[in-house]
Amino acid sequence: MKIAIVCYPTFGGSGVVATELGIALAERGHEVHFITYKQPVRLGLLGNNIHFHEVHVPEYPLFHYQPYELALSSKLVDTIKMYDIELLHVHYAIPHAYAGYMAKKMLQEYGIFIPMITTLHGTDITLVGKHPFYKPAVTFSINKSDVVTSVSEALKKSTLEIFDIEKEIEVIPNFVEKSKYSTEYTDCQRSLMAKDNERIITHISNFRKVKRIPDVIRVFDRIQKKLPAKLIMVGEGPEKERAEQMCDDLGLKEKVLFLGNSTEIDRILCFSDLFLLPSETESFGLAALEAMINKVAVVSSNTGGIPEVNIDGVSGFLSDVGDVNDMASKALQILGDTKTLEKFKQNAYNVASKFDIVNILPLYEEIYEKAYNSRFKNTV
Ligand code: GMT
Repeated sequence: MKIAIVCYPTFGGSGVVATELGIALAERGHEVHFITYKQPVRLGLLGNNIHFHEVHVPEYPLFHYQPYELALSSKLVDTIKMYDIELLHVHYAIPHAYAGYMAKKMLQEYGIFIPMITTLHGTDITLVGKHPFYKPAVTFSINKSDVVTSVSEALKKSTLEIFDIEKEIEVIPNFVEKSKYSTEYTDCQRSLMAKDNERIITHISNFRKVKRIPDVIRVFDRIQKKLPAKLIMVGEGPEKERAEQMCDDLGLKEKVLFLGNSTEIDRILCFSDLFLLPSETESFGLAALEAMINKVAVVSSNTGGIPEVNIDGVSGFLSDVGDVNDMASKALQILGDTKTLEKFKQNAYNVASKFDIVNILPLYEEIYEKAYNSRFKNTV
């Protein structure tokens, strides 16, 4: 099948999922076209089956805001016509589902009927999408999608609560590629990061408020008072400066490393013992799943879809949002002795294995097939 994928090309989870899905679809023989404003960070080599089309937004002095949706929908129309693309899959409702629907309508003028799948990822619903300035457009474009998927049961529930949705929402969880982890990074080069007796704790995110970065540092502060430990902070974002300042204030400078954005996430997770994810809200928590497939135990908040990924008492522990004392004491329970740590690490891997792409990809292929076969039905 010839598939167009629209996503954010940055380090965020929705872009990662869209990119990894596109790569896997291309490996299965589909022809995949990424359409976005920059080549997605995890997209390596392009090839016969995998293409990238850049959306340009020309500047014009009259525009206070550049009309990205307009440029995107025009690019979609041109690319879909040029490559005879059969299906459009947009990741993150804002503004992709809206632009996708416009493209779909324009294409009908040329007698082209293309089904659109919209995958809801989280903040497009729980934070940004529900803002009254966006809500009518988000509701409209979800309802006008041919198929809507959400990455967790919790996100499906929130979507139905927040918006007036007439469409069925299918839950297709995020995934990891298990086969990658048995072959790569057998030598973790742990000694580069910490002494033998130190536990390594990691946090990876885009350092937005929703990630509760100060909680990560507060939890780590409590842990390092009880046992030797290092904290590795990976990512960039608005809360990073404050986090660095907080580490200075708490006298943690020598024990916390800020690595910035990285394309070597698996290399970092390979030598990590524990992953912290204290988010305010999290529709799924892909970062936790990626940690788990790298045999890293997780201590997280119990919000949104996280409990569907991090199984309490098995792959790690869950705490209420903001309860840093509970998180620290649960982290210490895991890190306290090597036997317990190894048990949690192995459990984390076992739980994450259930999200192997080989189980998830066919679910997408199934809905693609269904949407394609009913493409003439939704012409309004
Ligand atoms: O919150 C982020 O880190 C980025 C955001 C995104 O859209 O890129 O992540 C959302 O989608 C991810 C992939 O489906 C989920 O794993 C994240 O939980 C979700 N973030 C939130 O709900 C806050």
